[in-house]
Amino acid sequence: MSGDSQKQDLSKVLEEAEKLIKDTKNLSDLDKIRVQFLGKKSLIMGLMKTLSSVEIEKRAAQGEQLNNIKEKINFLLSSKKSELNKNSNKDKDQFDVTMPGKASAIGSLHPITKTMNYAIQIFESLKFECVEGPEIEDEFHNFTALNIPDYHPARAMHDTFYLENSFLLRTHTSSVQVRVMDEKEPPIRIIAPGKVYRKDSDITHTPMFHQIEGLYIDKKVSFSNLKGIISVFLKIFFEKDDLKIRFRPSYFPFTEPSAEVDIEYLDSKGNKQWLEILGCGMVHPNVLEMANINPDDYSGYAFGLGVERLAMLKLGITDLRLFYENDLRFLKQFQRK
Ligand code: 2NM
Repeated sequence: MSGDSQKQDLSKVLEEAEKLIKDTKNLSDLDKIRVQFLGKKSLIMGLMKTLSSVEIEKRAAQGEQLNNIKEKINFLLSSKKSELNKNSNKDKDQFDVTMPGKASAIGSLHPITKTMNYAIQIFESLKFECVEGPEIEDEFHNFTALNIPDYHPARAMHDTFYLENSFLLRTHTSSVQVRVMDEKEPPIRIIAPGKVYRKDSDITHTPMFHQIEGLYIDKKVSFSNLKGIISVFLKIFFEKDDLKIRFRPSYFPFTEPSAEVDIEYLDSKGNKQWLEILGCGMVHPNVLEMANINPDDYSGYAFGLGVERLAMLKLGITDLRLFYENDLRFLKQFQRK
């Protein structure tokens, strides 16, 4: 190629590049133009590569021409690039209120968590303070301090998940209440909600479930105080002022006397049935003594309820296992719309 014809060709190339760059609307097209004019396979870069074989007298001039045009195109490319960038930022600042929104999926609390929170809220309104404690416990806090003797079947391997060094997974949240009784002077008015673990698993039992246990210790706390609080709680919880409740004598090592509480409900055939809903009683003097609370000065009531059972009744669920399958078709039914 002679020097003059190269000059002509190059000015046409520059002209074409100028026009294309000017008309470009976006950065990706702009990059295609860069590749077309300055990429490895472009005319300009091709000529650059052949410079070494050009006659020595013409080489300097041709080299300069090529460098000039390359610089010019580079300049045009970078000014256009900053112009496009500026515009795209301008677009980002503008908010099109007519654009359809993006719907994002909203999570929600598990029905067990909701039931637990609802029950906690009721007890808090009845002036119980909510406390939490460790799920990994020792034998003292889970058993001994609760008047559960060494030979008691609840201590046997089939009920309790034992860990190393006689640590265990708590089988009830009473262990939390033992810790509070050890640390604080009465009056004590607390609930202890949380996960508990027992080694059984069938249609009506899961190895982990949730409990709320309550404890009130003061001077002259009586069984009728206990009956009062249980009946008020259940009536609020089930939103039924005339809820029928029945206290049945029972046995727990940590309370004396002890009772189980049934509520009356209508089964699927419309027949009245009694259904066990919680256990309770007056805190055993041995339990108070072990916590250095003098049973001659103080008395207390305690109760324990299963949150899964409450949730099933409240939400009309008949199979406990549904709570832990994490099937979204089940869980979504309890999502607030
Ligand atoms: C129940 C039934 C009866 C209970 C006892 C205590 C403590 F720590 F005060 F001794 N907390 N919870 C208790 C009493 C729990 O659950 C069915």
